Amino acid sequence: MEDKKKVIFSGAQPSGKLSIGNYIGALKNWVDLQNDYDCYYCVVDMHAITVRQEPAELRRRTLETLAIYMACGIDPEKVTLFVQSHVPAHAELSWVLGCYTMFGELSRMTQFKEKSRKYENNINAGLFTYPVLMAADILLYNADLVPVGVDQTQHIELARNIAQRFNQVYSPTFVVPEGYVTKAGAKIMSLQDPEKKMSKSDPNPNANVNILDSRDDIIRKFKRAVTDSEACIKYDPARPGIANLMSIYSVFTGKSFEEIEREFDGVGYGDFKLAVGEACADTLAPIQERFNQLIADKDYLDSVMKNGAEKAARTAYRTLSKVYKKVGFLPYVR
Ligand code: AQP
Repeated sequence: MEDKKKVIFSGAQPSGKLSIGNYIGALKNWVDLQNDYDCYYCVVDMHAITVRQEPAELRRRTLETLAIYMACGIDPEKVTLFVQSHVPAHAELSWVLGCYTMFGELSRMTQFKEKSRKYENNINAGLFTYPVLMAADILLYNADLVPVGVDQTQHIELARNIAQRFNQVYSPTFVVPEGYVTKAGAKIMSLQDPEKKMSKSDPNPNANVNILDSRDDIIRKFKRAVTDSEACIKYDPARPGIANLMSIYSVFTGKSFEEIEREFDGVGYGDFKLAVGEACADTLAPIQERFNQLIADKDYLDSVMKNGAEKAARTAYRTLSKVYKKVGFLPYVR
């Protein structure tokens, strides 16, 4: 008998134009994993409204995000690809799990603290309970692994604690998930402030490179990347600007840091930055071409979303009905 494949869940928010941070930290790994795992990949639009979004823009970005996933190589025939708000079980399980999550736990979340500082006029309850919804996303599908960038590991830890707590109060219900963070590019930094994570919602357009940026823009942004005055290409975490560019170049070319150091021995920053920009643009070009084809075919994207949501809902509602039974909700007799 064939071994049951392990389950993977992951998603990205349509809260801005997806960046090469999202690509390197998440999307690229999703593609690599789709043949060996039972994958659920989701556009997490419900998470995106924790920050104010313009409705028409959110709709457009949600569809674009789905098309970007596919353009990067996610195959909807192999994985379950869907939009979070199309499967109401996410919100339903989130409510239940919120009753098994402590206020103190949520108060310790770094992302909540950072986003509260960033959006000080809109510190809403959704921003606070974001990790509970994320736990629901993962636990609904009994995911064994969650491929994410290193910024999300605290949320995965919380999802594990919630699952373990629920399993202990009742009986084994949820699979306790593990984060899956690849070493290369686990945290891509801003090109303008290499101490800070590259974020798709950064208001400075030169800080991030978007997956859909033109070749000229990509090269220009890398040329302007903040580095230091040492003028030598050597990997040293204490020199975050150069370390970040070397990480990016390494992911896009498959070269090790030693190979990169040899290649650019005695070469100035200008030439190195140009090489990073060109490697990035070369990788993104075929993705952009596929994206342009996909986004022009709205009917096809609609059918992918519909099939994905139906498939996801079947698993999600099996888990949710188990949970409802365990906590003591009366069955709804139709
Ligand atoms: N800079 C990054 N380096 C590596 N991985 C990253 N990820 C995000 N930024 C980097 C990973 O991308 C996946 C999707 O992220 P998300 O959309 O759920 O939210 P996020 O982590 O908050 O990403 P952003 O780009 O910073 O969005 P905004 O600006 O809206 O907050 C996750 O697996 C994440 O780890």
